[in-house]
Formats: sequence, structure tokens, C-alpha cells
Amino acid sequence: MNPFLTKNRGLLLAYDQGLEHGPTDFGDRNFDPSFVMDLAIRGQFNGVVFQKGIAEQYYNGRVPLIVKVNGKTSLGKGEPLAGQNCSVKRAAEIGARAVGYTIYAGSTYENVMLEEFGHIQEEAHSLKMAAIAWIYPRGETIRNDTAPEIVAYAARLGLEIGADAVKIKYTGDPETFRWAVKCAGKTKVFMSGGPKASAEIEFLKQVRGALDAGATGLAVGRNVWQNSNPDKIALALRRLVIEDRAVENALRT
Ligand code: FBP
Repeated sequence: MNPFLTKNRGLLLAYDQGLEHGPTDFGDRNFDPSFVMDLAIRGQFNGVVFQKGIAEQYYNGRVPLIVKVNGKTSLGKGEPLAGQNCSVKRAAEIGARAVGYTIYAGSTYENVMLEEFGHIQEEAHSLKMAAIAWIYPRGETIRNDTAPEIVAYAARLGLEIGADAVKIKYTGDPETFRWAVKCAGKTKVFMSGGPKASAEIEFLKQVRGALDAGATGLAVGRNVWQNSNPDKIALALRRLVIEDRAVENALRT
């Protein structure tokens, strides 16, 4: 994960929502991948996450790249399955230093995703790339995907399957999230951003809590590029994650 870390911390900008959620996530500026690429540079993000198509057409090499190699739309119903849509080899050709892969743990199809991730992880490591697992417990049997035992299970799963880093949801408080981080062992933990919070300060407090619990960093999308001042929130997040500042201090101009 070294290409994606500064002082052992990492701030990643995720922009695969066009596939996962569709254009309803976008407004008049952030629909354009160039806007997000430029934002990632100005905000000194440690990495940017694109699907293959965006990476091929818009990636300019100025921020380390993670190519998401699977995904699914939000159009279908039923148990979630995100199949592979890009090879590790192709991701490397486009310039990726890591591949990302979503596993819906608990889905009836989790075996398909676990098997596919196994191949991807081996191939990525043979090409000296990192393999990052987005682990989202989801499916009919998952009642609460931020329950501490569920989040800790997701974190542990990342370690068990050889992920270099795992991207998981926040439990809501540092005490329970600390257990998840411990369960991940040497696998680095990134908190997943989620839908745009109603108040910036609340989101920053959650990020601070995850860091205090031992998280390596944050992989965030909507809370940055849906913000009316994305550069300002990006700076505040950088101060929290990389400079390890307090929330009040991070927001100061
Ligand atoms: P956000 O910060 O916008 O939540 O992005 C993080 C992310 O993991 C994206 O990579 C992905 O598109 C999205 O969340 C998936 O969200 P959902 O919970 O709707 O599946």
C-alpha cells in the first residue's frame, strides 16, 4: 500500500459511483471525470479510484491510481453480486498501482466474489500491485451493516483473504471500530465515506473517530465531490488524516 500512504496514512478519492449509483449522484460539475481528476490533484489525495472506462479516458498519472475491477449497477434487485469487468493486467497497463474489488459478504453469491478476489489478489501481487477489498456485508440476512460485530467480521474477512487494505463502513463510535481495526491485523483499514452527511462537522467527527480507533485512512467520494466547496473539505480531511489534527483545527482557514 506504500504508493498510497503519507506518514502511514492515506486519503483516497472514490469516483465509481456513476456505475454503482448512476448519474443521480452528480450535479453540473462533478458529472465530469476531469473535474474529479483535477480535484484529486489539488487536494493532494493519496489515490484516486476509477472504473476502467474513466481511467482509460481521463486518468493523467498525477495521483496514484486504483482501478476498481468489479462493480454492479443499482438497477437490479435481489441478492448482490458484482462481477469482474476488468483484468488486473489491463488495470496495470492503464497505470494502476492497486486494484479494488467489492465483496458483498453475506450475499448468496459471496462465494463467487470470494473466489474471484482470490485470483485477483494473486495476480495483483505477482505484478507488485496492491489488492484492496471493499467489504460490504449485504443481502437478505444482513439486518444492520454497521453493527460492530458485522463490521469487525468484514475487517477480519479482509485479513483472511489476503487484502492489503480493506474498506469498511464506520460503526458510529471509536470504541467499537477499534475492535474492527484489531481484527484486521496487518490489513490496513480505510473507512468508507457514505452518502453526503447533512453537516460537515459530523462527517469530520466520524473520520476523527475512525482514525483514533486505528484506521489508516479514508476512502471518500460523495462527501467531497458533492460538497459545494470540495477543495475546502478536501483540505480539512487532509489535515485530519495526514496531519492528524483535531476536528476544530482541521476546519480553520
Ligand atoms: P462514497 O464515499 O461516495 O460512499 O464512496 C465510497 C464507495 O465505496 C464507492 O467506492 C462506491 O461507489 C460506493 O461507496 C458504494 O456505495 P453503496 O453503499 O451505495 O454500495
